[in-house]
Amino acid sequence: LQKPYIIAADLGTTSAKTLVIDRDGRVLASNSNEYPLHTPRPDMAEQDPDEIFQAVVSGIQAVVAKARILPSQVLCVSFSSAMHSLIAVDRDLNLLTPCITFADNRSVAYVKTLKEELNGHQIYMNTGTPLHPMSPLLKLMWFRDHRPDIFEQAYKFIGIKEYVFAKLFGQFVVDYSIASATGLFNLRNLRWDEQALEACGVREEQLSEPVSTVHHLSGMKPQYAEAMGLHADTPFVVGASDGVLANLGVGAFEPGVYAVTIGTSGAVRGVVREPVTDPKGRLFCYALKEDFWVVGGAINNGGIMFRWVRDQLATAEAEEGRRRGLDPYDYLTSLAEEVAAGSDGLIFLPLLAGERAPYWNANARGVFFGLSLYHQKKHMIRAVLEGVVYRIHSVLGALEELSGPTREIRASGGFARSPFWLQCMADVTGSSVAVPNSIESSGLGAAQLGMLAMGEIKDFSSVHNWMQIQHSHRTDDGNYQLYKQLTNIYNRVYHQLKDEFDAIAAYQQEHAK
Ligand code: ADP
Ligand code: DXP
Repeated sequence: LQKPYIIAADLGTTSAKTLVIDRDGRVLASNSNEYPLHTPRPDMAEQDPDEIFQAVVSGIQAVVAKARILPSQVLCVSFSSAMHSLIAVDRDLNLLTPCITFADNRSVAYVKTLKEELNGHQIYMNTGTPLHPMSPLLKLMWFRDHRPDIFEQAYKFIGIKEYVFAKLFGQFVVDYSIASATGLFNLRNLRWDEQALEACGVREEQLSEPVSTVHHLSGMKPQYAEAMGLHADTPFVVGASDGVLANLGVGAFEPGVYAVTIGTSGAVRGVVREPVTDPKGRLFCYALKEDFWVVGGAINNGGIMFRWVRDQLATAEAEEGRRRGLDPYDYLTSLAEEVAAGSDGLIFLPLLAGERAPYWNANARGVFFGLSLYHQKKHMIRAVLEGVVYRIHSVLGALEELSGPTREIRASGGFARSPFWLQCMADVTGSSVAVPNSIESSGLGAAQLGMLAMGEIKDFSSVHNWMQIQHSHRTDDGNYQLYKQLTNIYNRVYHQLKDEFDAIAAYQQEHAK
């Protein structure tokens, strides 16, 4: 084969990862260039677009060199990128703002404005992006009111991947996938949504041209081709967002196969063939391709709950684990394992950071429910791990309403290192849980999309040969019955505490130091 290699570039929230992948899905070289996140104020989270651009260029150069491949052997470079970023530029691509990331919270007050005054629910139904400060739609509303100088000067409002492509090719294009996470893009006609544009006062020509995720450009500026060690005519596939590509990368793109990620936060995602939005506004819908859409929901309180247990609740136990030469997480898990499924009736609502899907309640807080004198520290540890799974299960329930029952769960993120936690997920959800071995799932997804864009494959079925299932967990029926009883109580406790969550959050705010 003349061009056996694909380069995948993944613009993440902490680093640019690059991979050289062959046509059998083998990773021949990988590289990661980190860049900092700037938080000059607690509600700001920005990055330097040029730093990210340089990280991509030098990252591609690094993997080309590591894999010792020739420029003529590269089929294409295909892109994955974090969602929800916003950059304002002038006509000459000078930066008017840094890259404002998904984590920036400045626009939080506009959620209410959108919902109550601007028919926000209809905008969500059209665009598939939940009304949340991460959304570029809300960020634009903030800029219009707080930085009119920048807002009026801006030639284009773009995301980080569009910035990279504009630098390389002098063109403003945005793939349907990144566009579908802006809150501004109509999922059904694949155009910028009039109502959303009106809500933020942006004109269509101030946004990039929406293109398919398999769209590709070639003829990059020679200085960048040289810096990457590639030919200038190498095709660059615009690709999609990291979230939807991760689904592809773990092989979760068929009906009933859901991808569950629990890292610091968590998410559940499934693939449907047409865009669907949730009449109850709980879930997102983002494009993978015109005929593949990813629906799902993200939770704030994922693995960070276990970190809280390790660092705040069970510090002595964590220290004991370290003393024994173990990973404290593994030692705490072994303690949790001494307790029966259901933690002898102790339930934890892991809502310490407020919550996104499916409740979207920033005022929610953590609760231990059912504590008795009988319960020990190890019950609390187990209850926290179970509580995170209850959260995932409730998002999964919302998802099933839109896209059908679960056949299998594909697990990834830090929690997939814990057989105990995975088994707990199988027992709570009643579905088998499989762990794929693909660590760079977004990169693998980008490479698949690149092959499709180049006409080298007809569909995504070869992903299944690219990854293997490391191990899987089957539901224990007895435990499933116990968990069913407890999740019912769990859900009722949450709903009955709604007003009290508002009250305690108000108290905490008032007395914040
Ligand atoms: P990030 O989302 O920041 O990339 P990771 O995917 O690495 O993070 O996930 C980190 C989380 O994974 C930790 O907060 C912890 O909850 C969980 N975790 C990590 N190692 C283990 C382990 N050995 N057992 C159980 N959970 C673990
Ligand atoms: C990075 C992150 C979000 C998430 C999207 O956490 O972008 O992946 O899901 P939501 O539900 O927040 O749109």
